[in-house]
Amino acid sequence: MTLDIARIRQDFPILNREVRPGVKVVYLDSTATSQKPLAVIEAMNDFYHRFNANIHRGVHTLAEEATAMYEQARVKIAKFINARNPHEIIYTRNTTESINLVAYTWARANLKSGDLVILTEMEHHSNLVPWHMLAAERGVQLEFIPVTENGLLDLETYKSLLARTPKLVSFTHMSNVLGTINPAAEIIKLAHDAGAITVVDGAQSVPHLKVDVHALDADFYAFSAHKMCGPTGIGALYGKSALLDAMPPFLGGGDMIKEVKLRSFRPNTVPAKFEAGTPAIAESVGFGAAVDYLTGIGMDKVAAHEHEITEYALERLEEIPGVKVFGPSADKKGGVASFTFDGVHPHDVAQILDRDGIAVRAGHHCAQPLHEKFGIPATTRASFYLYSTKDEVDKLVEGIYKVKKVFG
Ligand code: 7TS
Repeated sequence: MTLDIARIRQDFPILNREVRPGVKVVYLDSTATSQKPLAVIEAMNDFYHRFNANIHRGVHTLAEEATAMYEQARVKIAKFINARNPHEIIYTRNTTESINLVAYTWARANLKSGDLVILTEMEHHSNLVPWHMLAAERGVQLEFIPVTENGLLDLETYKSLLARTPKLVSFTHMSNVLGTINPAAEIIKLAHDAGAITVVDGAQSVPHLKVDVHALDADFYAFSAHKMCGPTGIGALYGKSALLDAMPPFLGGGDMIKEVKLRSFRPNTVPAKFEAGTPAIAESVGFGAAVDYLTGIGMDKVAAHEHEITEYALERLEEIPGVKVFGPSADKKGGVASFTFDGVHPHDVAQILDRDGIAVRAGHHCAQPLHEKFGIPATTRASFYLYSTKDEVDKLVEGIYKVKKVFG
């Protein structure tokens, strides 16, 4: 069942990079963006070499082939998350745009002053700020499912918030700071029982877990290609057909219309209705290749490997005096280890680790309210993916001991 990591690492040319002479990169920042396998790089290269044309508007061969590739990738992405129909997949730029699309269309068409939206305290800013903006504009109320000391959602408080009949519950499937994997099916079921629509931020879950939007019964599900071996500049919003059909369009322009008059327009059908203008065509091909790559390996194996690395990393990090790792135990989280180190600022930790080529992120990781909740301004974060190794975890641990030496 285990992955052949040496073989997988050969698929990712950047992992052989020396950041300085003799210093090989130790990439522990996949939560920010994953590295890309050759299969993805070559698929996009091949698109530009042989197929490049704009889509949906030409009758010439190149345009027809490019359109077919763009739509084939949509079919692959739909299958990857078990959407029933490819038309339930809207291409966006990223998770951020996917959530904003829901906030600007479904929410502005359906929410009015005083309506309740439930979020959680562990959200990335991209699942907070769009709702802050809506609250300021519309007067919708925001409430938050609290995060417990050990980094889990307090579902008892959630249940009491549901008694106030929210219209929308929007939450992250997996935290980019704590790594917590939230019980999405249960949260969605409870929301539906209370009559609410659900939005799931899947930026961290789709790359790392087997996600089945149909089994989850999610209404909307947002994710980014760049965190799952694909290119930057493209992401997806899954939405149930009935909801997407009823929603007003998002951006106006070419492709999203059926007919335009001087003073009016008729919108196109889904998904074109939400894809105004020339989209990220080569990126869609790369997105499809990334899905093929992950499918070929098997998401169960990806998740099992990350679990093994995370368990090992938590064990090793927690044995370092002065290190405090945030979030639940390995059985409840994905491949993320955010920590503080007594007396040393996370930026200093990251900078000293970088001397040995170790790439980690330091800061609030776009989850400022969560850090505030734990009473800290920032953490250092190491994160893992299918190509991460125990040897890299050992290098991280050695690096932290060097930080200790530097700072006495
Ligand atoms: N939601 C979660 C849970 C995320 O981790 C991120 C990105 C986003 C949304 C936004 O994704 P984007 O593709 O639209 O930018 N998280 C991170 C991170 O943890 N470090 O850099 C980006």
